[in-house]
Amino acid sequence: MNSSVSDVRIVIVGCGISGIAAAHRLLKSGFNHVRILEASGRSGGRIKTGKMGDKILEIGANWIHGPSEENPVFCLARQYGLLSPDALTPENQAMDVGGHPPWTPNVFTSSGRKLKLEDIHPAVELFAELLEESAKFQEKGGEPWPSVGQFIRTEVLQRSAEKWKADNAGSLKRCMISTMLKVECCVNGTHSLDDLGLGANGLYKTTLGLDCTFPGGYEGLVRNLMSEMPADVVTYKQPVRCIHWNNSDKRDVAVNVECEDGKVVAADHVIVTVPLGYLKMHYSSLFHPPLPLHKIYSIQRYGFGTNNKIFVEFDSPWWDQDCEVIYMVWEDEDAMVDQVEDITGSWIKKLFGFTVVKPSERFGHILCGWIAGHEASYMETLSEQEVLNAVTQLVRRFTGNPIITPRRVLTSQWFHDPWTGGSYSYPSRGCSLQDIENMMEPLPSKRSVSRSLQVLFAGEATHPFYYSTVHGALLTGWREADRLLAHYASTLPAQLPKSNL
Ligand code: 6YU
Repeated sequence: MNSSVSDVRIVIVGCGISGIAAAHRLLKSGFNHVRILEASGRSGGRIKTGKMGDKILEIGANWIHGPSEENPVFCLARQYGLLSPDALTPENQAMDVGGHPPWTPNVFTSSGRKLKLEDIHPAVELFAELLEESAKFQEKGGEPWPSVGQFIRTEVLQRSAEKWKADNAGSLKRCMISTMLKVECCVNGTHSLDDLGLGANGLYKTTLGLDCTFPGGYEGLVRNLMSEMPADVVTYKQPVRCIHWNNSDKRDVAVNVECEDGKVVAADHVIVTVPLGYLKMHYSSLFHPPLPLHKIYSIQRYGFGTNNKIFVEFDSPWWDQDCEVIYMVWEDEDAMVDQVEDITGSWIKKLFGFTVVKPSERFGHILCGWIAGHEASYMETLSEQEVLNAVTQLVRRFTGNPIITPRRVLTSQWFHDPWTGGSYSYPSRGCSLQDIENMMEPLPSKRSVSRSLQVLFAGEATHPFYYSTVHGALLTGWREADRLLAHYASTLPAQLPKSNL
């Protein structure tokens, strides 16, 4: 046992926002031996700001979801002066959008028609109503279907049978439902809504506030937090290969962290923040002895999917000036589908459309295309030119304008990122809160009495209701730092600053 908190050695695996948050809180609370080991050459993980020419674009996280007092990312961004005046207004913070900002749409179809909003309004309204209902099964229990996809499809057919009839207009509305299903695949980072558990999906909570962006880039948040810690707190390009816990041979070392290059770092506590996508691929080699079975089952069961972006730049806009989102509706998709049969030939059909990157005074005419699932992973295997060709054909077909030519594209590649393996987590069919609790449970598990808190777990997938977000990830980092603080508050109370006791 250490006699002082400044002797306690803490290793954090991963320098995404959860790892940064944990280190920041521990260092501010009197722990001096905090070290982050990061596999890649940068901080931020899935917060990644990039460039297309001289335009700053977000390759990873885009928005602060629900920017208001309850959201710690909003509070930090405000404190660091990273937000625009609109995002700071009380009106913006008070808006209740339930995770779905009311963007102004333009809708185009595969026969080159621009639809009037009243044509598709009933479909959009019914879809929103069903999504809202789908979230209530978490509390009510007794869900009628295992997945959100099955629930929505069944209910659309039942509720629209009379209203929409089997005429052309009904068919078009069901095609619009297909597009909305694809939107939700992106929101949830899942291949299909048939994979998204109906009951567990209701675990997700939103905070008040209309989503906002960082005008100077999301990485500003990372830079500000990092600037308040010693520069050498992180070792970059230092992938961890295996965490040897429950050390029986050396009594003075609880955990040995073995790196890919053979280096071994001794620690009293290790906070693991690697993405669930990475854990799914490597849990069997990353821990020795292996993880307990209940943890393994939850890692396997819980969902982790891909949502990718395709930024496309145009010389001039082909969308309305007030348009914020463009929906692409395939007129042969009235079977309410959210996955394509022939991925290599038709992957682009999975792209639901684009959000408009605003303001145009700063960005010019850039759209951000969104694509989720296996089609998104397949897109990563194509060259930039192949993606550009596919997007050009799509836009020409949907606008009916045969000469529109995008200038260039920039794509994200989250599935093939070896340290991430996808974009973010979602509760898949058969999952429950118990899976998240299993994933966040420290090792050795609670039942054991010897050397507690050897390995702790943070990262977005371990937040019980803000999973898949930056604020969720940040809160899990603070949660695990607080777990250690509480532990030492009971064993070494005089060592910690009073505010943390
Ligand atoms: C948000 C948003 N957003 C878009 C896209 C993506 C994500 N998110 P990290 O991965 O950051 O860090 C782990 C580190 O570990 C990393 O640096 C690795 O290199 C390292 N590592 C791995 N293995 C290692 C090893 N062996 N050794 C050492 N190091 C190792 N979130 O708030 N707003 O707009 C979006 C979006 C394309 C990819 C997002 C968004 C998710 C966040 O980016 C993500 O949760 C956090 O950054 C994760 O931080 P971390 O520290 O946990 O891991 C209503 C309703 C429905 C319910 N769902 C709503 C979904 C809302 C999510 N929306 C997302 C949308 C977008 C567009």
